[in-house]
Amino acid sequence: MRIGLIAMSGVRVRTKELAELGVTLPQFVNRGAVVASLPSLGLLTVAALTPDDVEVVYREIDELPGEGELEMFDLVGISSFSAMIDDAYALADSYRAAGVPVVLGGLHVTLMPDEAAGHADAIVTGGAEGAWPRLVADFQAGRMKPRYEGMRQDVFREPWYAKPRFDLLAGRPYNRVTVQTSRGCPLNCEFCAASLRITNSFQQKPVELAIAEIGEAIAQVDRPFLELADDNTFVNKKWGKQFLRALAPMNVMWFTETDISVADDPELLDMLADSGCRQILVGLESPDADGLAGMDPHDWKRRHADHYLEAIERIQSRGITVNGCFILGLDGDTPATFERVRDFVTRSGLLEVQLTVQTPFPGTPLYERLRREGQLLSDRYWDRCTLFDVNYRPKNMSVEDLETGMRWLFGEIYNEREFIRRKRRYMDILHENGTAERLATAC
Ligand code: B12
Repeated sequence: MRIGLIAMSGVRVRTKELAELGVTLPQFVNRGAVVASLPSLGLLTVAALTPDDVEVVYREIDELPGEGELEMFDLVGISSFSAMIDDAYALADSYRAAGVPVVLGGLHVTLMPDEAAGHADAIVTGGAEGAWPRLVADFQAGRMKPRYEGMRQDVFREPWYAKPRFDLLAGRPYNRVTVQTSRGCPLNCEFCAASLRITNSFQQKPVELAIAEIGEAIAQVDRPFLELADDNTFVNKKWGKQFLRALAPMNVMWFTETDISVADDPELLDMLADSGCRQILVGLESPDADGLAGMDPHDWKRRHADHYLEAIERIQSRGITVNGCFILGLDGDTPATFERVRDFVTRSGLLEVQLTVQTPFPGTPLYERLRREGQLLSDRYWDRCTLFDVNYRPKNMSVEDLETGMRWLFGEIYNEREFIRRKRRYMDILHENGTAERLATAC
């Protein structure tokens, strides 16, 4: 038996003008095509959960023959994010029309299971852990069911855990690999459409497993750069220090997403720098503390906003750049907000900035609220879930204000002169702290 796992990879920017201005989804511009071809860790995990006697083939969507031709398999599994779900459905429909049964899984399918079920012989919601092995066994026995619910907890424990099949990446042109050390995030922000939506609670991988995966992942590619595919890696500082202690000798440069509280722990910051961490992506969301009110149930982000400037300085002085993320179009935002974001970026010394528009991804609490309030611009806009398209009426400005303000802000922040200015300032901070010299002798 031969199973084809197909990744809907690539990035999606519908607004050409913004694309030209240069969007920096974690360093979009710099990483360009490389980032777009990050492998699907979800499908490498599904592959690992497949019984050994079944052949698994991993394909990027661009590797398929195209134009009406299909590579044939006994069963096809397709992964899903919202932005390309219609392409995923079209592919699933073609396979089914050709008589090949299709399974759909992933974030979008978990959030919109009924819709997805219309394009699949079976869907998997939640993690593949606990569902995929049963599904394959049922398929082999000729009794595959239409729906399987995967594990939403204990995913990193026996018997559910499986080490992703990084070996499937061998010989492929990647130089960035992803490893997940945790799933979910205790902050529980209203807008979050990430791994939080496939878990019941924050799940953390034991350090030994995370390190073993990293070792295997980086062994597959030349000059690897590691990305942790986490939503918030350093929630638990004790775990964080154990992890960094084990990671440091591996001599790998890496990046992750975490919250601003890492800045409160000087020892952790030193360890981050010493372990090869080159950048962390932090959801600052707004320069205005009041703009963060109600974003998460404990007002965690609002309570931390007053320390943003100091925290950024502390992190960057260690030689770890902060990619500060701002969400435009929050309830508290007005047309004056764009200038405030620009001024904050100038004051903060942030080297990298990620500007995105608030996006009501289907199935999130934000989506439910805006739908209830009648603020969504259409019923179905999944292909516009790019983080750059406006899909709702903001509270304190018009849709046009938001679009115009966003374009203006992109022009202000993503231009070469500005980037050079930010880079100079960053280098000055490094020299003042003696960090530049230390980095030059490291990695
Ligand atoms: C790496 C990454 C990428 C890579 C993806 C590479 C790839 N081929 O998968 C790249 C850079 C290409 C990318 C692109 C985009 N991304 Co992105 N990305 C991520 C990131 C950081 C990690 C995803 C990951 O690897 N998770 C770990 C794996 C293990 O989890 P998983 O995929 O959910 O898989 C598990 C289950 O879902 C399930 N499963 C998944 N697939 C399948 C399939 C089957 C058959 C089965 C049975 C089970 C199953 O089993 C897995 C194991 O339990 C997340 C943020 C985050 N921290 O989660 C954003 C994230 C997924 N991206 C997001 C977005 C918006 C985008 C873009 C639209 C950006 C843009 N404008 O271009 C594009 C869309 C691409 C597309 N093709 O649709 C959103 C998606 C939200 C949503 N609900 O759709 C996220 C959550 C970030 C955010 N801001 O909220 N991204």
